Amino acid sequence: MKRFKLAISSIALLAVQACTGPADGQANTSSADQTAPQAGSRAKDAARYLSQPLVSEIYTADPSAHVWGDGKLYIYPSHDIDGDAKEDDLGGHFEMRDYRILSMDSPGGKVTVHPTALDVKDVPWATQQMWAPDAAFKNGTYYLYFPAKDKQGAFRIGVATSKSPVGPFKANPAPIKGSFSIDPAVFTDTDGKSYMYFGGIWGGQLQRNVTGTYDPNGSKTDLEQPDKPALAPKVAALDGSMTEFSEKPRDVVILDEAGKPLLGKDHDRRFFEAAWMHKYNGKYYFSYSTGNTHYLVYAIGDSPYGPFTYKGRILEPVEGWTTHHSIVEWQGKWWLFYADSQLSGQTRLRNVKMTELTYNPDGTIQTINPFRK
Ligand code: FUB
Repeated sequence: MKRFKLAISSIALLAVQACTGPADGQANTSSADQTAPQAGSRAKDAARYLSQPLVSEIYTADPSAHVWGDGKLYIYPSHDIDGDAKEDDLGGHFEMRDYRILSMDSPGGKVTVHPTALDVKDVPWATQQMWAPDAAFKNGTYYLYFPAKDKQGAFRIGVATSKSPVGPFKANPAPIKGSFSIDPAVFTDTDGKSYMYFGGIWGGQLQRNVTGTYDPNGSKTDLEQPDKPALAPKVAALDGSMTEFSEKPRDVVILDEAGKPLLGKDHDRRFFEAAWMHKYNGKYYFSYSTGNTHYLVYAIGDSPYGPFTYKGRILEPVEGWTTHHSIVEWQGKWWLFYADSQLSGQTRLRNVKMTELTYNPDGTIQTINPFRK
C-alpha cells in the first residue's frame, strides 16, 4: 500500500472558515502567521468531522500535548510545509524544517501560534525532515526532543533547551548518543524518572537499525518476516541531564491476549510509529499508530518498560494517511490530540485537533470515530 491514501472527503459544502464555531472542545483559531499556507481556503464539509482544526494559519501534525506548572496546555507539533518532494512510501514528502508551538488557556479557548521555536538551520548535525517532536520539563528547563536526518540520511533524535515552554530552543551540537529512528515521546513517571519511547518502521528506519548501526541499504518496510514478532519500538531511561540515555534502548514488547508478541503480519495491531505513554489509575498505557492500517491503538502494562498487552483501538482512521497523537489530562478531563488532513485534503499538509477521551470502568478506552455519523 502507498504511503498515502485518497482523501475521504470530496463533497464541499461549507468553507471551514465559515464554520459556526468550535465543537467538542475545539478552539477558535488565533494570530496570523506570515508563513501561512492556504489553510482554510479549501471548501470542505466541516460538519462531517468530529472535531475541528485547532489552527488554520499553519499546517500542523503529530501533536504532543503537555500541561506544565502554569496550567495551560502546550502542544509541540510538527510544522508541515508544502515542499517539492513527491509522495513516497518512506515519507519523503514530509519536508518539515522547523517547529512552532501552540498554547491554549482552556479547552475551546483561543489557540496561540508561537514564533519559530527551532529551525533545522540552527541544528548543527541535522539536514532535513524535522519530524514529530515531544517536550519535557525539569528544574526550570524545557527540553524539546526531535527526530531529523543527519548528513548520512539516518534519522537521529536531537534535544534542544529553553527557559520558556514555547522557545526559542537551543539545540545540542550532536544527537542523543545511541539514538536512532523517529518519534520521541518522553514520559516522566510519578517518581520523577523520565523515559524516552521512540521508533517507527518504513520511513522511520527502525528496520534499518536492527544491528545497532544504520544500514542505508536495509529493508524499506519492516523485517520482512511476517510470522516472526514484529519490530518493537524502543524505550530508554533519560539520565539526570535529560539530554542523554542512561541505558541502552530496550524493546517495548507488545503482547496479544494470549501473551504472545504481536507478529509482523498483524498490520491491524503491530507497532508502526507514533509512540506515546501515559499513566491512568496506576497502569501504563503505551499507545501508537498502526501506520498502513491507519489506527491509533493502545496496550496496557504494569511498568514503564512493559511488557504491554494489546487492548484495542483509540481512534478509527482519519482523513489522510497518517495520524499521530498524544493523551493528556487537563482541567479534570482526558483529551486525545491527533491530526488529519481536513484543511488541505493532502497527507503532507495536516492539522491538529483535540477531542475528549473516555475510559470505561475497567480502564479500557472507548474507541473514537473521527467522523460524525
Ligand atoms: O510527521 C512526519 C511523520 O509522519 C511522523 O514522524 C510520523 O509519526 C507520522 O505522523
